[in-house]
Amino acid sequence: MKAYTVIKTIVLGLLVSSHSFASIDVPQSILSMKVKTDGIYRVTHSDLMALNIDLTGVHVKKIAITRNGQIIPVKVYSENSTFFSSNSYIEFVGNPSESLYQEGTVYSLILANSISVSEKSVESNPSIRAEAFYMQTDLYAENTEYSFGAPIDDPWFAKRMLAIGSEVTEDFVFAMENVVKTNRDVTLEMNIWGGTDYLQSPDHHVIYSLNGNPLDDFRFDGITSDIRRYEIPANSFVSGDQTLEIRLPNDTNTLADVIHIESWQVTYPRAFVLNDKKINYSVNTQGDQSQSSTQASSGDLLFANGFEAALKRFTLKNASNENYLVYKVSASGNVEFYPSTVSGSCNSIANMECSLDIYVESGEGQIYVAAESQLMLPELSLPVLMEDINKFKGNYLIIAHPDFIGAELDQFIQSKANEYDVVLVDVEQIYAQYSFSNISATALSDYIKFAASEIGIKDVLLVGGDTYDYKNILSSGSISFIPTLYGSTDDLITFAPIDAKYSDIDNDNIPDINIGRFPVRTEQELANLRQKIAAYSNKTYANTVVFAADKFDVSNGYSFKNDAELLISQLPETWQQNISLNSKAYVDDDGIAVAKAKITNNINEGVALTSFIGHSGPRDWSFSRMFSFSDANLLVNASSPTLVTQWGCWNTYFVSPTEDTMAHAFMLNQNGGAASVLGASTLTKAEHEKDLAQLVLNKLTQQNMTLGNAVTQAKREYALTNPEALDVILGWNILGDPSLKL
Ligand SMILES: [Ca+2]
Ligand SMILES: [Ca+2]
Ligand SMILES: [Ca+2]
Repeated sequence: MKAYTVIKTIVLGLLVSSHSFASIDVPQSILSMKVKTDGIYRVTHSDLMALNIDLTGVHVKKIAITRNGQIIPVKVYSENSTFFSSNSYIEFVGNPSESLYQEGTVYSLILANSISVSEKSVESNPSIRAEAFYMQTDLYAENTEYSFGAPIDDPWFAKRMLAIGSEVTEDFVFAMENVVKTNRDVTLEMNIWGGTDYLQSPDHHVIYSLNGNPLDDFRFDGITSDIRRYEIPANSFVSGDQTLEIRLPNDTNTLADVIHIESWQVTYPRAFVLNDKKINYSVNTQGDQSQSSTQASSGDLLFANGFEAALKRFTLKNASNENYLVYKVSASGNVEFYPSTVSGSCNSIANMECSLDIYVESGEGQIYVAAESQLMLPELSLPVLMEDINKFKGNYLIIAHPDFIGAELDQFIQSKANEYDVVLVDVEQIYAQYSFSNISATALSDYIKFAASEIGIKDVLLVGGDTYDYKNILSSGSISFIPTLYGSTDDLITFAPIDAKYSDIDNDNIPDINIGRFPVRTEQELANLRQKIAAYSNKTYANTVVFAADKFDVSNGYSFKNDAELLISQLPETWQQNISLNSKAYVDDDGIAVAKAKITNNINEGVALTSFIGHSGPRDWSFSRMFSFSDANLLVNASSPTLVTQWGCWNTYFVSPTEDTMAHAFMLNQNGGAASVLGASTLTKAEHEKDLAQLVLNKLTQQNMTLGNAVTQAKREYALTNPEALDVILGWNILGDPSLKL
């Protein structure tokens, strides 16, 4: 296997120095194995051969598995204990970690010195009393709804509860089976967060009940996380369904009371009974379990016999007459494999009269048991063949999803070749080398930091659209081609998509280089956009503009028309001379219909710049819809595309799984629209928009200024006096080529 020089993942938050990038070798993975649940996994010779991976004749000690770059213990079965053969298999214990961007964790098969599972042979000793119970933990953390305002590190939650006008109650039913009535308490942990913050305090009044018994009655304030734990005697539970009731009495004197149920978790003493021929449980430190079980039954006195110091015995009911595998993962990460025996009335169907007896060396750890028929197969796929993405010369970096690497992108790169040294990198290479084949925005960020500080990259273009629904939870089928970073842009918006953060090399929230994105999802959309960019670069209608302004905001006493007039007054003379009444589409002066017609006609006739300032949403300019997504889709200026700056909220929110934004409509319209759209992917303040607009426009209209340079310079200048204005510094982004000129 060829070893490739790659760069180790850089810890976010560290100022990048050349030393951080000392090269290391990341071995070429020969198989990606995605693991989605905890348990024992087996990959057989025939599973491998189905992907044309033939390990026949490879020494078993040379077959290794890595998780996030670390080699983990593996059992490689071979009849002769030496070489992989046709009846060989690979077995490991998998534990996926949580990620916003993908379900499960990718384990990699590499050819390297492996760490073996230690095979234990322990003597059966029936005089050791079997453990009476273990503590089972069930986490109920359904992710069904999304909020970009979640005050916790996960925007997906289980349920939103809204009390407005009257109280609301929700019941949540969950099962606790084979509860053992010991003196060990059941622990229930409730994890919710407030969804509203009115001037009143507290905003929220919540009452929890469990199985009809009051559990808690409390109040809390604001958009904050609220985690509470309850200890409840185990003997008050009956095995079976449990009902958790959450009630909002709606008596906080607020307009509404909104809470979000993130999760609840229950930990209870459970008898050793297999579930579908499988079980995972933790073995506590020696003192812990024996102490707590002293009152469980009279037989517990036998714990004093001394055997438990060396071995623990578990008798698992509901087994079947087949081969069971037992693994123990110790706290330090060692993995041991133990024998097991079934006894009782055992047949192929699991039943309570059939028991599985196992003896395991004492010590803290997690035990995994599964019948051979229940072993899991990871999702197998072939990893990319790694190329060196760390040694190149260039100043313009394109990171593209493989779907868009082809003739269209090549033509775009050719069009840049006179002015830039363009480097094209497949995003999957970055995942392979910076996040061990896991989809990760951090990997992109680390790579961009490397490319900026070590290679001198000044412009970055991401080619491919995005969606916040990375796991298709909403079943909309939307696809993320290139993931964005998410961050807080003010007190309310905690999960704003912020491509600009990728361009912040030294982590001070101020962009250092230029970044843009083509939010394309098909080759055709890429072709449309490329053609519009080419047309725009050769435009004959320089220094022409249409300015759109929302109507006067009565409630805030704010005039967007004044903002537009201010922006116009600061334009160079070469622009001013082209401005007439027809260039101004102001709702205050024209009304909606005329303003809309002015925007449409100006763009269709060809203007270099289309500027909007006012309130906006993802699909509309102005709450009175002076120009909407559908209007942008009707534009027919394919040969004379415009460039759009949108000074308002959300109009460039490019991660919606269910709707195209104004930006998409302008950019992806085949018959016309824009070569590039700049705008906000978050909630913004009008004052911040106005301030940044002046700086951006001033720079954009300078000779030979690129979009990227204008925006980065404007943001850096603005950050000197308003570093807290992250709504525009990080939340205002370029969709398009950052090297385009106005
Ligand atoms: Ca969640
Ligand atoms: Ca409040
Ligand atoms: Ca910075």
